[in-house]
Amino acid sequence: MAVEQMTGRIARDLEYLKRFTSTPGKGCTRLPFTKEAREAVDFLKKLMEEAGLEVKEDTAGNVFGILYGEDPSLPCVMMGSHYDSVYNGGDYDGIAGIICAIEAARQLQEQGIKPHCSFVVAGFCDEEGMRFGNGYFGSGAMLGHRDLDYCKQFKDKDDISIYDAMKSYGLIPERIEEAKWKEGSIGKFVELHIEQGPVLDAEEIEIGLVDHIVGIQRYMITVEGRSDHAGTTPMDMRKDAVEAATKVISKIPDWAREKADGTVATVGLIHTIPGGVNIVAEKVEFTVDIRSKNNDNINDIANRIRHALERETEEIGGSFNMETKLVITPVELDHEILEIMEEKCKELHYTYKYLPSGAGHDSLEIGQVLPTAMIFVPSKDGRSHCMEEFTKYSDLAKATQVMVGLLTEITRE
Ligand code: HGY
Ligand code: MN
Ligand code: MN
Repeated sequence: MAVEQMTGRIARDLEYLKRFTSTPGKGCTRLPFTKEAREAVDFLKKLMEEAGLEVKEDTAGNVFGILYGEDPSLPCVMMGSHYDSVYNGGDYDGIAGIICAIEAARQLQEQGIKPHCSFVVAGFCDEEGMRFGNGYFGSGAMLGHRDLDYCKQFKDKDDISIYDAMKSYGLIPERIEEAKWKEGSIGKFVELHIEQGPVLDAEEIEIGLVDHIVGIQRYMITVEGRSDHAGTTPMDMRKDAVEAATKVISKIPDWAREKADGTVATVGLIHTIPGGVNIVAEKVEFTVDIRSKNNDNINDIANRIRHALERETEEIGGSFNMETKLVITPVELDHEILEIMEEKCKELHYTYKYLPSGAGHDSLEIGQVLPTAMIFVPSKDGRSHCMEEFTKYSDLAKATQVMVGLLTEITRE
């Protein structure tokens, strides 16, 4: 398998996919159940068909390409990632994993490797949770973790629910549970992904073998005070939602630092309502994203936020709401799969190292219930979730070679 050929096809496909964004010239914005998502899926389906795969779209918005094995009744090996993005994100996060899995399917066939079990390429519709604030919707639906109530519960910033967004995309949300794969039909899941962090690039290492993924909790918090005139309302008569919220927000980074074990916490969105220069804010909405390999740390920081909100909103005579958007525990990935990939790295003379993932990925959801592993490629300067996100196509090709070597072994067991 010529790496140059693989590099060329991966580059061709990812370059083409760059056009499917709602913010051209300002990074990739490809939210679930949008025109850009539809266009990207149609292109992925075309590539899958050309690669000789049987293509299926499920009732959740996921797309799958199936290379049937000699015995399709066996649990399949699935490889893939997500085709959605963050706002103004990069051109590799998620989508590169799907393209490399399609290239792996091409390699199997071009090298005459007939898998014993089926090999499935997966494109998940909403890993980021960018539009609805949650996450892992597509992979969760595949596992039977999403139902109709879930679709109605979460809304985007325009108050459009997942339910309504699915309908406008042409799906029937009432059929969401049909997206669940039969128990035991998926044997293993492997995801190729950009590291989105600085380690591999800084240490000039070609391959990352991911042994665990942090747990995540996400909340949408609303602090309620009272709107008042900014000039005539004395300071001791205000119910200033900004004062209460910022006293809590300002403490969160240090609560994460105190754990001193890589625990992180981020307030990514802050929104004041009504948002006028001369109005004391009635409300503040803000998000919190807490991550750690130690689940107790996440729970502790979430509890400290809750207690601080109680204290600060009582102080102003206001109130708060802490809506849970996502709770998912840390996951250990499958060492048997990782060790096979380690052997392939040695055979191919690629440098590699084991490392944890601070980013979630569909593997975090899938790894809760199935043997799962991840393979990372370097992110230039560790940048991601921004236009500067960059990964060399030749690095993606190298990782794809490792995946093909892995597939050759695990589809013949
Ligand atoms: O946020 C994350 O961890 C991932 O990029 N979705
Ligand atoms: Mn991401
Ligand atoms: Mn991702």
